[in-house]
Amino acid sequence: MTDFSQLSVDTVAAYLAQRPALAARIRTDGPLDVVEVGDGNLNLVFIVHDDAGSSLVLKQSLPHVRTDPSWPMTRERSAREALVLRTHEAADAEHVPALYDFDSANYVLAIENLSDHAVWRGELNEARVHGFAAAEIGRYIARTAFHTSVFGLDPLEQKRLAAASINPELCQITEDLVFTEPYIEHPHNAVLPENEPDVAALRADRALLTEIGIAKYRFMTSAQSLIHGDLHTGSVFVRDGSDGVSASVRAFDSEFGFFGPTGFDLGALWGNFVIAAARALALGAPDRASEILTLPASLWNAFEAEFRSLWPSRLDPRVWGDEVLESLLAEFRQDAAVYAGAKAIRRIIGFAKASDIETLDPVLREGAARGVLRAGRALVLERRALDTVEALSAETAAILASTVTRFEF
Ligand code: SR1
Ligand code: MG
Repeated sequence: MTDFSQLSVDTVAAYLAQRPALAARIRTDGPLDVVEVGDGNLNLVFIVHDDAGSSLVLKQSLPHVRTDPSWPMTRERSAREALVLRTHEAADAEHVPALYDFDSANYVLAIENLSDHAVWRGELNEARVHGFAAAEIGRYIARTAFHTSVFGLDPLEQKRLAAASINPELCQITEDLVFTEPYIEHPHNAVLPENEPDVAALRADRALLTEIGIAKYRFMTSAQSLIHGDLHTGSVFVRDGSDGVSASVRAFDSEFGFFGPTGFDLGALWGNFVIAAARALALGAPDRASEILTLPASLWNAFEAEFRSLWPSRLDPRVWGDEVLESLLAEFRQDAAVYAGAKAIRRIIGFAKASDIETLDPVLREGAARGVLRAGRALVLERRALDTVEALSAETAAILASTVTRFEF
């Protein structure tokens, strides 16, 4: 019997042939076109086409970080991803890829092929903003948050789901990489020599460290909803609408999912919008930077509107009155801002950097990185004084504009 524990382009056809759940999805009695396209940090990804025009994606977890084989990584994350995908599909099928099959023995997910979409980070890097996607993802976060929380799920079912989706190893990666390592000396960290004073200033800021510590504690203890867990712009597929083709936005790669603070997913995207805006400014495109900095408000406003629209269906209106909703929304917004700051900062200092900044010439990168660090700090520290997303984004814009570096001729 063929070993499918680590698939290759040569074993994918035989693998598919022995998966009954996929028999109606793809033909294996003829030639298959198989391409390995994984370019993330963790997994093997194959796109498979048959000669009748059907296709799917196989995603298999490796037992180590793809880019660092000496760093072991549980393969059980595939089961977490399958559970999150299945649960989010039930809450909001419009905004996730369809899950066709999960093979727990070989850690393989078979998913809808979305190659007619593009990864949002890559699009932003190429000056294609797709601004409509922010509101779509805001609705996705609201629907999945509400329908997996105690407001939308029977309490016994909700606790069973929370128990089934516990994801300790991947949570620990986030705890280390987002909330601790950027603030200490660590071999994972690297910045340009010109940015070392910026990092030192950040680490010397006691008020910032206190807020990051509280944010880490809340990340580790606030089991509010089954969140995506790694919802940056590289985890979102976008497709514009055109003649006969509808616009589409899908959140993928939910292996970091667990029951955590709802604001974490909002903050992850928000922080990455800040990074994308810093790139646009560095490249001399202030109008595009301004457009990108409207996205945090689009994201938040759509989230808020959708969450409000779901609120009348909450399970226990006897005690969860409308005052509770207002308090929750205020908490989500505060959390989103602090997590946005933390997520922006980690992509500059720590492991797994953002291509938005890394592909800039070092002369331009210096100012962009400085701007993201300062803007991230402001999101964390000024989120109570500036209590709208628009006001915080105006502050971000001013900070980013003040740190731009240019070539000298
Ligand atoms: C070792 S995993 C590094 C990063 O990749 C993922 O996208 C997560 O953001 C994680 O922190
Ligand atoms: Mg990922």
